[in-house]
Amino acid sequence: MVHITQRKLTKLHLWNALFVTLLTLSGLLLYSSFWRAVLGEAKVWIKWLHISIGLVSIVPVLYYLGFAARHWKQLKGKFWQRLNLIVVFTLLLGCFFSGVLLWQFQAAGPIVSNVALAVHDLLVWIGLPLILYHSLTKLGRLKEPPRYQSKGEGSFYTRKAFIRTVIGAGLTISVIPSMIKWIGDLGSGQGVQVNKEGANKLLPTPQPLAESAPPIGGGASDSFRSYSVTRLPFFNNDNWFFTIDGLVEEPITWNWEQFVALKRSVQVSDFHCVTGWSVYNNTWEGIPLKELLEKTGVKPAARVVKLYSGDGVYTDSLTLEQADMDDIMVAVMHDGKPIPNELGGPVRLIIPKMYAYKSVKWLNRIELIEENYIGYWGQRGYEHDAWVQG
Ligand SMILES: Nc1nc2c(c(=O)[nH]1)N[C@H]1C(S)=C(S)[C@@H](COP(=O)(O)O)O[C@H]1N2
Ligand SMILES: [Mo]
Repeated sequence: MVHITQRKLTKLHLWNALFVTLLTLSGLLLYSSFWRAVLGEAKVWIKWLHISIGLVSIVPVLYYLGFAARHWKQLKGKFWQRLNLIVVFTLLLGCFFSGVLLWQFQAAGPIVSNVALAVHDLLVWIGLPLILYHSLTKLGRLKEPPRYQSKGEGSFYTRKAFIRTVIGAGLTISVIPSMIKWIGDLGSGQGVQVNKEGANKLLPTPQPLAESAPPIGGGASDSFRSYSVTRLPFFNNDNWFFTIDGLVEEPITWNWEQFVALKRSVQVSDFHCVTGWSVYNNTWEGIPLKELLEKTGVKPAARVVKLYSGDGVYTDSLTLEQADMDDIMVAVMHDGKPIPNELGGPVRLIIPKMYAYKSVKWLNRIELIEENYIGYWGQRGYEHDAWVQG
């Protein structure tokens, strides 16, 4: 049997360590709402970087698999090293395959994506403390005088090392995730705090229909992860208006009092983000887009419904044909309550059959136009027609 050299293993280890470090860093940048806000546009590039490195990171793993069986035999009797191998491989392959599924979200569909995201998250939360502990102890060991590493010092050092291991692992496991959560909250806090006391300052507060309160579907399955490519916009009765203009028979602008007086209806639907999370069973109350367009009338030349967010940046569009779907709603309430500012209130769009990036938050203008228009995420590489399959 050819012995696998330490050099070969070290080299492999270094490559793997490099990829894992880059993936961890880029992944944390993508995950934390603080960095999402700071990075803005760069987030798209970091996402592609993360995916590319993730794909390349399988190379050292495959290379290792070529002599894995021999290495395994070589580790005969070394229980901890074998366990370590199993753990590392579960983490690497688990992250890789769940990552591929998240990347291919459209082919995978929402349910598979939900599972892939849960697995990806879980493995990261298990893996991160392990990586950190591993690199810290490795670095620490380098500085230790050689006598500490010599065998046969008696049980004193072994016990001490064991205790140190337990304390070190405990600390890393408890501190790191909370630290990251904290960093994340720091960022989102800036905008969300403005609105902590209530959903919106707009008066009168809309009163839910009987089907909305309590929600017909029993309420949403989960909570939303609040996303915004801008700082949160904030509205009151003086600066909130809703306009439908462009190729319409008669443009209309409503103020809040007029808008809450419009007849609303209720629907239950699911909400899917391309990053793998979903919220099922939402009870939305609002005005079907179709009915809103009937109020202004649409000129024959109009082909496309362009949607504007009150954040001044985010836009999207639907063809008039798509806009005719009954379940597209200009929503005012969620599960019987006004939509909070963080989730796009006072008024947001809901397009249940498409991915949520089409569901413009803080919707305050609809323009009917002739030419096709590609929206915010469409311009950044996502499908313009964002159908959720199934
Ligand atoms: N104005 C605006 N609308 C938006 C977004 C945004 O960043 N700005 N993000 C979209 C994306 S990608 C998703 S997943 C949902 C998130 O909705 P939520 O923040 O209420 O969970 O809003 C969509 N609409
Ligand atoms: Mo999304």
